[in-house]
Amino acid sequence: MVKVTELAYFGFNITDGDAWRDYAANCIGMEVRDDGESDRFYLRMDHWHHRFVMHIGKEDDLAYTGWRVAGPRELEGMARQLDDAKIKFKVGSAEQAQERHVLGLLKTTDPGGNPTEIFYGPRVDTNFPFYPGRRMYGGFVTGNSGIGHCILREDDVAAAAVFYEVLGLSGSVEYKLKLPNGMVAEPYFMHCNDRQHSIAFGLGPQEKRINHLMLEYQHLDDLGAAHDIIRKRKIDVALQIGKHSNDQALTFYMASPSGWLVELGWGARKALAQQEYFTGDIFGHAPEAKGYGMDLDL
Ligand code: MBD
Ligand code: FE
Repeated sequence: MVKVTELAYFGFNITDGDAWRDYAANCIGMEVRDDGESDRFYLRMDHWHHRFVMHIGKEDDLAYTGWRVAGPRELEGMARQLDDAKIKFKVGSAEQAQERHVLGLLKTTDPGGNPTEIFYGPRVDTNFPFYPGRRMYGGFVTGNSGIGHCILREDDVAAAAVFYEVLGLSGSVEYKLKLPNGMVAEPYFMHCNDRQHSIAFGLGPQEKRINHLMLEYQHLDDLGAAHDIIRKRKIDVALQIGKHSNDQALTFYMASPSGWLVELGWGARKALAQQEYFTGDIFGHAPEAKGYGMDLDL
């Protein structure tokens, strides 16, 4: 069986390019890259050509996720796996691969309707090192762990789990959280490498395809610096600083210019070989700004 090796890129549709350039560079520390295309710009986290494609348009939502496989034979194997699972997909044309700066790709949709790309061979610009958008103590945790994680909208959690299992991820419910209305939320987390989770879903109904994305700093001081900057700017914080039980990362959740949340973190532990579940976080993550789809008592 072929497995994806990492969550490697995001595409977003955004309405306010200037707000995002400022936020990504000066709050998060990402590098803004322009290749002279009027309808998009890129955000970098490491020596890859890019990690985020920011498409400027009329909506604010996730445009696609990009999942990497090792090489061309693995991409063929993945196509056979999708066929066997009766999942519809299209083989990307040479132009579509070029547009993503990869050697080859497949395009499909997950059960929640989230456009999903599987590719091999990203363009890596070793001669163009990462240059952070603001002073940083270090970089982002990427490498074999991928860029981070996202929580996506999946109305059918069981179907979503099967879909991502076909891609080679594994996981389970990792929390049982009592909600004020008496129901129990059972968010489902999945991994494909040593990052504890690359994708999660099952937080309940949400307005946008994406609830949040998470990026991880190598140095605690970069998390602190980001926190100082966004507090000074009075950017909404949905969940205050706290430590998750599953990945044990120290994180906080803030609003992005597009309305979905960005979770910034540090110090996550590696994925375990076996599943476990929790009824709350280790400390913190107190709710603050409401209405971001994170009105949870972790
Ligand atoms: C996470 O990254 C997260 O977003 C939630 C809701 C719970 C555990 C880890
Ligand atoms: Fe998260």
